[in-house]
Amino acid sequence: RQTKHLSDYAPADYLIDTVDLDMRLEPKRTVIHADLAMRPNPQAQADGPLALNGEGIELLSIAIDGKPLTSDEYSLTATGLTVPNVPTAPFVLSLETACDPEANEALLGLYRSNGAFCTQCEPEGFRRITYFLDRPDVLATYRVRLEADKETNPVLLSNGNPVEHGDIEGTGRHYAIWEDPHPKPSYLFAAVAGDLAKVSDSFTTQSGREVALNIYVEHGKEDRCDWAMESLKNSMKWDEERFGREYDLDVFNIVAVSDFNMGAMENKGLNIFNDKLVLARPDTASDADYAAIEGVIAHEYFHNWTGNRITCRDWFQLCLKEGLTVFRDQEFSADLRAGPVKRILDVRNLKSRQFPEDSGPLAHPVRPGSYIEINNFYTATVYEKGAELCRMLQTTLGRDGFREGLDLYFERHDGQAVTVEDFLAALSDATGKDLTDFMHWYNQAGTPELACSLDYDGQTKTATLNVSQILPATPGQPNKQPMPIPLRLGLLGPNGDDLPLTLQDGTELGDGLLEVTEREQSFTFTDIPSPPTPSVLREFSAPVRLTLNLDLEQIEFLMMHDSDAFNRWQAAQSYAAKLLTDASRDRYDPAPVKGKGAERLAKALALTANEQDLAYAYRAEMLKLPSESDIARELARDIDTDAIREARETLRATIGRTIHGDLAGLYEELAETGPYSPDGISAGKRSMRIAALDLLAGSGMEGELERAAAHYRDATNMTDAIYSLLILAPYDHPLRDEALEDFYERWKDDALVLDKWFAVLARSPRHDSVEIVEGC
Ligand code: BAL
Ligand code: ZN
Repeated sequence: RQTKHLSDYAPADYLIDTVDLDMRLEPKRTVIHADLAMRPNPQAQADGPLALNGEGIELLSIAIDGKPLTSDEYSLTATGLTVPNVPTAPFVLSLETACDPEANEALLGLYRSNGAFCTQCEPEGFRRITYFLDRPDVLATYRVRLEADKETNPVLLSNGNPVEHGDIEGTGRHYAIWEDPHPKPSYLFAAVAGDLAKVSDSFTTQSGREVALNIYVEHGKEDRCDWAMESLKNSMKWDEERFGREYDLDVFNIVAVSDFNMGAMENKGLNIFNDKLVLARPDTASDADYAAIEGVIAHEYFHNWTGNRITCRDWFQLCLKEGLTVFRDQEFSADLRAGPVKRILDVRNLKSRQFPEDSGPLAHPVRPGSYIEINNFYTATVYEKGAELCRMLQTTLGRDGFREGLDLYFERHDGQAVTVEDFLAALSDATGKDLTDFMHWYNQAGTPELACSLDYDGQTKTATLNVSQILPATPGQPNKQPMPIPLRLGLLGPNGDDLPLTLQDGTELGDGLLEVTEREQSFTFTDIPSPPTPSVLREFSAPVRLTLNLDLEQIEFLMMHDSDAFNRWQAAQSYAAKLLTDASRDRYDPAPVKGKGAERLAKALALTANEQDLAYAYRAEMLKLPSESDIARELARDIDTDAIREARETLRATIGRTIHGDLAGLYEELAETGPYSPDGISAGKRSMRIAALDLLAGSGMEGELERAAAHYRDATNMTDAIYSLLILAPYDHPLRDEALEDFYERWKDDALVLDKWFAVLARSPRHDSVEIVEGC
C-alpha cells in the first residue's frame, strides 16, 4: 500500500450525480445492479480513463448508455476497474456485480450479522458493493431497491424515505424502494435486511414536520429500546435549540446489530449501532451505559448536519466531522447532566487515551498530512483532541460567536464536501477573528506543555503570570510554531473569592480569558492587594499539560474555594496524586498516605461531600481517588505497580477511616427509595452513594465488607449491582465469591451483561481471575 499525501489532493475526474441500485439479497451470492449517472468533472481535466474502486466483488456485466462493453474496453484489477474511453457528455454506467455477504468477515461492505444483512461503508466499504468513485467528495442522490426472501427478511431498509414496497408473486420474495433526496458520499450508504422487531415513536420538528422514528432490534429486545428512543428525541430537540439544526427526512431509522466494527455509524437516515449502545433496561445496563447510549445516539444523530449535509473533501479532513460532532455530543450531554462532571469525564478520557497517543510513536496531527491506511486514523487524536480544538474555538469566539460561525458554515457549505480551512474561514468571516494561526492546532502533533508561574510584587500590588509553551518534537515534526492557547485564569483572594482581573493596559478580563500566542509571555494584573492563589487553565480551556508549582496548602485552598468546578476537582485530584506519587516513587513509603496530609485531604473531602449546593454527581467525582494508571502516568518512569496499588489502598483506607461517620451518613441518607430512573440527578445520587461505599469498604473497618455485600444483594438495578461487585472483587472473602457466582448464574445467558462480569474480573488485581473465567 502506498502513502497518501494531503498535498496530492486532486478533484475526481468524473462525478456521479445519481445512483440507482438494485440489490438482490442472498446470503451467499447477492447480485447488485447499479446505474450510475456520470459526467466529467468541470473542476478537473477529465479526458482520461475512468478509474473506479472495487474490492472483493465479481463483475458480471458492464455497459455505457445501455451498450455492453467488450472485455477489451475495460480492465480489472484486485482493487478496481478502469474504462479507458468514456463519453465526454453525461452518460450512464451500468454495472452488475456479485458478492458473498456470508463470507465477508471484514464487516466492511455488505455482510451478515446474526442472520441479517447489514452494511458498513465508512471509510472505504462501498467499493465492496459495487465499482465506484469511493471517495467522500463524490456526492450523489440514491434510489435503492432491495429484494430478499420475505420470510427471513421481512424488514428491508436503506437511506432516505420509503417510496414503495411489494411482493414478487410466486417467489416468496418481496422488495422495498428507498429514495434519499440529499446528495451524499458513498460512505454514508446503508442497507439492512432481516427479521427484526421494531419500536416506533415520532418527533415533530421546529417547523412542524412529523418524523417517524424507528429502532430495529432482535426480537425479544424491544423492552430495552426506551432510553435510546428518548435520547434520540432529546438530541433532535437539542440540535434545533442550540444550533438551529432541523432533521430533514420523513423517517429516522436506527438498527442495532451484534456484529459491528465501530460503535455506531451515521448513515443518512439509517444509523446502524452495535447493540450494546442501544439496548438498556434498569436491570441490564448501568448508569454509565445509559450515559454512553445517550451520548452515542446524539453523536450519530448530530452527524446529520456535521458530516452528512456537509461532509469531508477527503479522509485527511476526518476531524472536520468527527471532532466537531464529538464536541457537539459533549455539549449535549453536559447540558442534560451535571455539566462540570461531563467535562471532568471528557478530560479524564482525553488524558488517559489521547495524551499518551500524542507523546508516543504514533503521534499524528488532528488533521494528518499523510496516511497509509485510513482505517488506522479513527483515533483519540482525531476524535477527542479534534473536539478540544472545536471547544477552544468556542472559548475564543464566545458561545454566540461560535454559533454565528457555524450558522455561516452550514449556510455556505450545505451539500458540499469541504476542508478544515473552509470551517475556520466560516468562523473567521462570521466573527472577524483572524484564525490563521489556529491551523497549527490542526497541523502540529503533540501535547503542548504550558509552564506557568505567578510572581507577586507587594510594592506595586501586581501579580504577573508567566507562561511559556513548550512544543515537544513528534515523529516527522522536530520544530513547531507557537500555538494560540485560550487560557482561562482566576486569582483567588485570601477569602477564596475571585479577584477582579485588570491587565496593566486597563483591560478588564470579566471572564478571565487570556490569549497566549507567543512561546514566552507574561500577563500582569493590577490592584492585587495580597499574594493571590492562581487557578490556571479553568474548565481545562486547552488540551495542554500544565505545570504550575503550588504547595499542598495552596492546592487545598483551591480544593475548598475555587469557583471553577473543574479546577476545584482538579485540585482534589492533584492533592491526592501528590500524596500517592510521594508514597510510590522508588519504593513504597506509607508515610504520605497515612499521615497528616492524608487526613487533611480526607477532611476537605468530607466538607465538599456535604456541600448541599453541589450536584451529587460532582460530589461523587470529588470523592474518587486518582486511578492507579493516573499515578503511573504522573510518575512517568520507574513505575512500581505494586507500590502504586499499595499506596492507593492505604490512602483509601486512611480516608475511609478518617471520615467514616460522614461517609456512612451520606450512604444511609442516599438510599434509593423510588423506582429506578436513569436521569442525571438520580444517577448522581447513586454515584455518590457508591463512591462513599467504596471508601467505606476500603477503610477495612468492621462490617464494611458486609455493607458492600448487602449493597450487592439489595441492588434493584445494574448500577448498584455491578459497582458493588467491583468493590468486592479484589477481596479474598466468601462474600466476594458469593456475589460473583450469583451474578454469573443470573446473567450467563445474556452476552451483553456477562461482558460486565468479565470486565469486573479483568479489572480485579487478583491472580485467580483467569482460573475463574476458565472454570465457567
Ligand atoms: N463515522 C464513524 C462512526 C462515528 O464516529 O460516528
Ligand atoms: Zn462520529
